[in-house]
Amino acid sequence: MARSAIINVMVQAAMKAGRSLSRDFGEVQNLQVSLKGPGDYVSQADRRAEDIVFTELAKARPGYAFLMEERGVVDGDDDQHRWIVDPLDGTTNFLHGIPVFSISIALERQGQLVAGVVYNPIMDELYTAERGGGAFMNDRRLRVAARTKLSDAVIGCGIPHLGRGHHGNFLIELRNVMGEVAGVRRMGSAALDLAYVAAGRIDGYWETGLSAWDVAAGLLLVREAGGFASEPGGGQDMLESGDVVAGNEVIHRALVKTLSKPVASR
Ligand code: 2AM
Ligand code: CA
Ligand code: CA
Ligand code: CA
Repeated sequence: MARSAIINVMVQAAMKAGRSLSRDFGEVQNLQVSLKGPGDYVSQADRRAEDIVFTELAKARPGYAFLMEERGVVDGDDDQHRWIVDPLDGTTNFLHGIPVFSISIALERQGQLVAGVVYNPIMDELYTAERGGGAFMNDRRLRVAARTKLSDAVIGCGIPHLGRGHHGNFLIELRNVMGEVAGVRRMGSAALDLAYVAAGRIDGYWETGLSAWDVAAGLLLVREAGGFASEPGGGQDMLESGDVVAGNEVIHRALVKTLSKPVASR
């Protein structure tokens, strides 16, 4: 399957940043780490990877705007296109030596997600999607899982962390979901969670309080793999709210319903 020019640009940037992350992961104890807020760490690895992605994308498509986790907003002359980038999704895992993290790069055209790449450099798993063109892992076509019963489903989630304790509904949501599903997982990289939904490894996923760069590429992967994603209330403003529920059509609908039950079912 031949990749389009734009996906090639994104893949090159992601793989180059991935090599930098892999090197830094091998010497994680030597990295300078600073705190952005309570429980919110950033390291030299995040910044180096972001510099690489920024340089590669700006070189290939001069003028496109950026939204990046560490740099924030970078305006461009081109008001049609915007890159949305998380250079290291799963910093907490990375700094603890847990090899579950990713680079996430998405492209918006006129406010619409048109391309997404998520790369786990440790597993060498490269997820790509283009609007209308399907989703792939290492060039193998992806399809969300076919399971339709919550009782058969493994569901991923995010757990609110230090500095985000106000997501007080999480424990209620978790109790509701736990009571109905085969298993719950917490991986620690939202971009990979969504990629795993696209790949059918997990049947569904929910997390709240995320940022646009955590979810932009992953949402396109899910959609292009035949899945559904929305906010818990059903809205489609996931990039703005950072609240996401995803799965195949049936699991997505069941998960939305289960999450909103006021009291655990048992
Ligand atoms: P990050 O590693 O890029 O910061 C994990 O559930 C998701 O929450 C990841 O996408 C992670 O992205 C994000 N996140 C943001 N702030 C976090 C924090 N302080 N601790 C853990 N995860 C955080
Ligand atoms: Ca971060
Ligand atoms: Ca992130
Ligand atoms: Ca990050």
